[in-house]
Amino acid sequence: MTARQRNLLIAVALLAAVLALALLPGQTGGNLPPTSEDPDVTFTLRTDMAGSRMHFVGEGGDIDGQVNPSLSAQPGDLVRIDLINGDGAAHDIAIPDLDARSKVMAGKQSTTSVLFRVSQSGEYDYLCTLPGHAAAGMQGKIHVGAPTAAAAPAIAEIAHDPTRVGEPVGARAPRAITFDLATIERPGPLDSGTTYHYWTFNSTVPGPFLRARVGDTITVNLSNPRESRHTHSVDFHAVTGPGGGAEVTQVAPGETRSFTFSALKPGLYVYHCATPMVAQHISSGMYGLILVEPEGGLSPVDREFYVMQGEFYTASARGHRGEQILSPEKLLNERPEYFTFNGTTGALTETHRMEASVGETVRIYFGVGGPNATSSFHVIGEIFDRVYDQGSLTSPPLTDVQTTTVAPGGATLVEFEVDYPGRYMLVDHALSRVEKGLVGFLHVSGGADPAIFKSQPAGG
Ligand SMILES: [Cu+2]
Repeated sequence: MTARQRNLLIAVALLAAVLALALLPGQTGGNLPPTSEDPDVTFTLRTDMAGSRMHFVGEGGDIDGQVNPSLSAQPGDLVRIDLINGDGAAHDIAIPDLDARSKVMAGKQSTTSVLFRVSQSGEYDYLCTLPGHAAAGMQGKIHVGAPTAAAAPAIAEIAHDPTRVGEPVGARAPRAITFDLATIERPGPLDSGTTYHYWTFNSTVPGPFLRARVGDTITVNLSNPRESRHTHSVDFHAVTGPGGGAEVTQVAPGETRSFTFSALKPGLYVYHCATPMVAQHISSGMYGLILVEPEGGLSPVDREFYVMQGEFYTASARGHRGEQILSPEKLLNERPEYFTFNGTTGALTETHRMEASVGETVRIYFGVGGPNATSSFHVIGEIFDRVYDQGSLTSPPLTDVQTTTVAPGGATLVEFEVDYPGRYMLVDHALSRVEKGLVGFLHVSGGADPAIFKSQPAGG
C-alpha cells in the first residue's frame, strides 16, 4: 500500500466516523431511559437483519420469536416498547400516528425505548424511521381493542366488608403467626355504572384487616400472581426494619417473597404497597390496616368496624360511565375525582350495611390510605366518647371529640355508645368530598329516648 492509498483510507475512515456521529442524535444506547410512570403494558423487541431484509423480533412473553409481532393494548394504556439492537446497525422505533419516537441506537446490544399512551381503539403502525428500514421490513402493527363494556355489570364487588375485623387476641401469650397476602390486579365497580382497574391486597379495598398481639413474631408471605402486569411490595408501618418490609418484597409477577418481623409496639398501623410510583399503587387500592393489640387485648365492645379512606385520580370526572383510567397528571397535582370509604362510592351506603342497636358500644378502626388527602373524620349526629389519637394504644384516649384528624398513612380508633336510633353518616368534614363519593351509613335501631332528643311541634 502506498502512502497516498494509506492517507486516502484514513480520510475515508475519519469521514465515516464523523458521519456516524452526525447521524446519531442524543443518546445512542446504554441503559434504558428512566420513566416516571409505570407503563400498563411493556413489550421488548430485538432488531434483526437477514440479507437485505430487516425486521423486529419479539423477545419474551407471547410474542417471543415472532417477526414484526402484532402488539395488543387497551384504550388508555400507557405502552412502553423496549428495543434491543441485535444487528449492530443504527435503528429506532416510532409510532407516527401517535407522534411517538425513540432515540436512535447503534451498536450491538445497545438499547432504546419509546413510551406512549393509546387513548383510542384502532390499529397503529410501528416502524424504524431510518431511511429505507421500514421498506426493508421493519414495521408491524399495534392493535388497541375496544373496552369490554358488556363485562361491566358482571364485575365482582371489591369493597371490603367493614364488619370483617378478625378475631380479638384476648388473653393469649405472644406466638408466631403468618399472614399471606396476594397482590391482585382486577377490575371492580368504582361508582354506579363505572369500573376501575384496581390493584389490591387479597382482592379487596382496603386489604384484609390483620390482627396480632404485641410480642408476636409475624411472617408475611407476599405473592404476585403470574397474570399480574406489575411488580408490587408491602410496607407495614408496624414493622421496624428496612422499608417496613418493602425492601425485601419487590415481587415480580409469578413470584413470592417473605419476611419475618417482631411486633414491638401495640397500635393501629397502615400497610401499603411501596413500589414506584408508590402514589399510583396506593391510589389504585393497595392499602390496609394491621392492629397490634396490647397484652390482654383491647377492651371488648359490641360492634367493631373497619373503614379506610382513599382517593381516585381518573381521566374523567365523577359521572363518567364505563371504564375509568388513571390520570397521572391529576395524581401528581393531587386533584382526585373520587373519594371513597372502602374503595367504592357505594361501599358503606349500598354494598355493605353497618348496624348497631341503641345502648351498644361501637368501635371504628379508621385509616387513611390516601395517598394524599388528610381526613377530618366525623360521624354526623354522634360524639366520639374516646379517640385513640393517631392510632396510639399506649397513650390515654381523648374523650368527647367531634372530629378527628387522620393523616395519609395514619389511623385512629374511635369508640362511642349509640344512644338514639337513626341513620348516622360517616364523613370527612371536608364535605365537598361527599359529592365525590365519600359517605357511609351507620344504621342504629332501637327505642327513641325523648330525654336525649325530641323534635318540637311546628310553631303557630
Ligand atoms: Cu403495588
